[in-house]
Amino acid sequence: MNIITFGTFDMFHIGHLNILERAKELGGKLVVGVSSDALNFSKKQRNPICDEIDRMRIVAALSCVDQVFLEESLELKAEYIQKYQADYLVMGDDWEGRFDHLSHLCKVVYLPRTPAISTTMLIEIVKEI
Ligand code: C2G
Repeated sequence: MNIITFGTFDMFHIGHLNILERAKELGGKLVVGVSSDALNFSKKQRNPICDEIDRMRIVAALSCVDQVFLEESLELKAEYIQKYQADYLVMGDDWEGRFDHLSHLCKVVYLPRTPAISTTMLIEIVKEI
């Protein structure tokens, strides 16, 4: 069975690890689409702190992750699901409902986000130090 998930994973933190480990626990090969720097910029109007090469290396080094690729566009999820023959698409529940239109291709699962941690929060804390 193949599981696919997506994310920026900038300033990698415990919320990122939790969702990847829980995705892997569904059982099977875990493939992770890491958002490109350009995709991140188009979504957030700022560059990520860590560039796409480093973010991909960090995610690929995790024992729960079997394969990584660069996610170039939010609109290509259907293509990626088919390319990697995903049986499950896993996302955090901040994306609840956003990918339901893909449920004819694979099972779409939203897992609860880890509370009280985010890249944005880390940036704000570091700014104040
Ligand atoms: N996440 C989480 N708990 C947190 C923070 C993040 O479970 N406290 C999850 C998010 O729900 C997401 C994954 O970790 O499923 C990656 O989060 P981000 O790096 O913030 O990714 P995002 O910018 O949401 O990009 O195509 C979708 C996008 O690439 C997702």
